Amino acid sequence: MARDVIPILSFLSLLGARAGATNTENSNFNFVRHVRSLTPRADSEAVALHLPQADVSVPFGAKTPRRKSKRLALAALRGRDTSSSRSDTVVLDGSDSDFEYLTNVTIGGQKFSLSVDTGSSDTWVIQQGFSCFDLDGNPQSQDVCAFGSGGFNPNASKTFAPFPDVSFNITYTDGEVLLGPVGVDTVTIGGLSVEKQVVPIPTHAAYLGDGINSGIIGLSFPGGTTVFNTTDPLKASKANQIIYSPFFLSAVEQKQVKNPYFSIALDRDSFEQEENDTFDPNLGFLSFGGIAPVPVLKNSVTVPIQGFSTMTTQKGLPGSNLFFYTVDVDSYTFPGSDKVITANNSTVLDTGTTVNFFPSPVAAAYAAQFSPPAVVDPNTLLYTVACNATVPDFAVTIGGKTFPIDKRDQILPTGKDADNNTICITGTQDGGADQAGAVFILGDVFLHNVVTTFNPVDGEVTLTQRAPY
Ligand SMILES: *[C@@H]1O[C@H](CO)[C@@H](O)[C@H](O)[C@H]1NC(C)=O
Ligand SMILES: *[C@@H]1O[C@H](CO)[C@@H](O)[C@H](O)[C@H]1NC(C)=O
Ligand SMILES: *[C@@H]1O[C@H](CO)[C@@H](O)[C@H](O)[C@H]1NC(C)=O
Ligand SMILES: *[C@@H]1O[C@H](CO)[C@@H](O)[C@H](O)[C@H]1NC(C)=O
Ligand SMILES: *[C@@H]1O[C@H](CO)[C@@H](O)[C@H](O)[C@H]1NC(C)=O
Ligand SMILES: *[C@@H]1O[C@H](CO)[C@@H](O)[C@H](O)[C@H]1NC(C)=O
Ligand SMILES: *[C@@H]1O[C@H](CO)[C@@H](O)[C@H](O)[C@H]1NC(C)=O
Ligand SMILES: *[C@@H]1O[C@H](CO)[C@@H](O)[C@H](O)[C@H]1NC(C)=O
Ligand SMILES: CC(=O)N[C@H]1CO[C@H](CO)[C@@H](O)[C@@H]1O
Repeated sequence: MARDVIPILSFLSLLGARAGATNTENSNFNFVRHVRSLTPRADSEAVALHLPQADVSVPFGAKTPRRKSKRLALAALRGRDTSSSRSDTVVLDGSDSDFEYLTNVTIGGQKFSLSVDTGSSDTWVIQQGFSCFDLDGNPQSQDVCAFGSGGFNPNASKTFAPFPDVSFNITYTDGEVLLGPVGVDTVTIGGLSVEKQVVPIPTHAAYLGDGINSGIIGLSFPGGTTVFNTTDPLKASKANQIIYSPFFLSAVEQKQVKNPYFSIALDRDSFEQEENDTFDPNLGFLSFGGIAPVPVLKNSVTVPIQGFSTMTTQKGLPGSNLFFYTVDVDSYTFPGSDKVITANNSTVLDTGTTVNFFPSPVAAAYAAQFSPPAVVDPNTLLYTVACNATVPDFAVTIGGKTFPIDKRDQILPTGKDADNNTICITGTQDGGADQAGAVFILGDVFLHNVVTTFNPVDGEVTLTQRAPY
C-alpha cells in the first residue's frame, strides 16, 4: 500500500536523491534485468494455476486518503518538480478515490490498523508516548501526527524484547521523519503469527497520519529495511544498515506458510460508494501461502521480478537489493495503439498508487480515444474527462498474456468544481518519457482486474485475471 510511501522514498534515497530533487543519480543503484523475462511461464490451462489456495486470508478493511509523502515521492520518482505548486496536484489529492488498504494487525497482543504496502519492507508501529513534530521539526501535540491509536506499549507486551544498540530512521522527501528504537515481538495478521519479528517502534514522528493507521506492514524485500547498527540515528547509513527478514519472509522461515506466496486482490469501488463513504469493509484480500480467495479466469502468467537478485538474508533466504515488484510490460493495446511506441522500461506493481502511470505517448494516444477525448487540465496536469465519456478498451500484455482493464476503472471521480459538478480523471495518466531510468506504475486501476501473487523468495510474480465482478 501505499506505503509505497516508504519504499519509494527509500528507492529515491538509494538513488541518491535529495528532498525535492528531480534528478536521480545511479550511484548505489544496481538493477538486474532478467534474461528469464524472455521466457515467462504461461499458466494457461489448469489454472487455479500451480498456485495453492492461501492458508490465511484477511480482508482489507478501510480506505483513507493517501499520505502526501507518497504523492510527492511518486511525483519525484516521475521526475517532476516536487517543490512547485504543481507537484501537489500531480497525484490525486486526498479524494475518496485515492486510498490506502488497511488491515488489522496484532503486535505483542496489542491491536492496530496498519497500512499494507508492497513497496516497503519494515513493519513498524508508533510507540506510546511518542513525540510529534511538524515537518519543520517544531514540537506538536500528538494528535497533529494523526495516528489511529495511542501507540504500542512495549511494557505491556509479554513477548517484547528490545533489539539493543540499533535505531530506526526514515526521512521522507517531503520531510516526514520516523525514528526511534527497535524491538522484536510476535506479529499476527489474521491467523498468521510470526515470533521474534523485528519491529521498529519509533518514538519521534513528523507524520501526516490519516487518523486510522498506526504504522505500516511492509511486504517488500529485505534490502529495503531501514534499521541501522547505531543508537545515533544521525549516523544511519548504507554502511551500517542491518538487513533483516521482513514479516512475510519471517513467516516463510518459521514455516508458518506452506508456500512462499502472498497474494493481493484489490476490489474496485463503485462511483456511489466513493461518493458517500470514507470507510468500506469490502476492499479485497491480503492472503498468505497461496492465491487470494476470489474467482479467477484461466488467463494467468508468472514472470520474474526485474531487479531481483539473490543476495541472502541473515538467515540464508534469498532477498533482493530492490524494494519494488517490477515487471516488464510487453505492450499496451487500445484503439490506435499500433501507432505508439509503448513500454521499454521498468513498471512497478504498486498497490499504493491509484491510477496507472504510463509513458507519455501511451497516455496521450489513449486519452484521445475517449469520447469526448480526455484532455490535460492545465492546473493539475492530469488527464480529465467527462464523467459520462465513452471509454475505449485497454489491455496490458505481460509475459505474452493480455489482461484487459475494466472500463469502470478508467474514469475516476476526484471531487467537485466550484459549481458542484463532479470532476473526473482518467485511470491512465502520463508517467513521463519512456527513456532510460524511467519507472512506470501499474496501480490500482490495473490491479482491480487481476489477483497479484508475489513470490519474494524466488523473485516471481503471478498475475491471474479475475472473473468479472
Ligand atoms: C479491525 O478491528 C476493528 C476493531 O476491533 C473492527 O471493528 C474491524 O471490523 C476490524 N477490521 C477487519 C478488516 O477485520
Ligand atoms: C516502559 O517502562 C520504562 C521503564 O519503567 C519506562 O521508562 C517507559 O517510559 C515505559 N514505556 C512506555 C511506553 O510506557
Ligand atoms: C553492529 O556492529 C558491531 C561492531 O561492528 C558488531 O559487533 C555487531 O555484530 C553489529 N550488530 C548487528 C546487529 O549487526
Ligand atoms: C537519518 O539518517 C540520515 C543518514 O542516513 C541522516 O542524514 C539523518 O539526519 C538521520 N535523521 C535523523 C533525524 O537523525
Ligand atoms: C450519496 O449521497 C447523496 C447525497 O446525500 C445521495 O443523493 C445519494 O443517493 C447517495 N448515494 C448512495 C449510493 O447512497
Ligand atoms: C523502445 O523499444 C523499441 C523496440 O525495441 C524501439 O523501437 C524504440 O525506439 C524504443 N523506445 C524508445 C523511447 O527508445
Ligand atoms: C454527458 O453529460 C453532459 C452534461 O454533464 C451532457 O450534456 C451530455 O449529454 C452527457 N452525454 C451522454 C452521452 O450522456
Ligand atoms: C455545493 O454543495 C455544497 C454542499 O452540498 C453547498 O454547501 C454549496 O453551496 C454548493 N455550491 C454551489 C455553488 O452550488
Ligand atoms: C531499465 C531499462 O530497461 N531502461 C531502458 C529504458 O528505455 C530506454 C530506451 O529504449 C533504454 O535505453 C533503457 O535501457
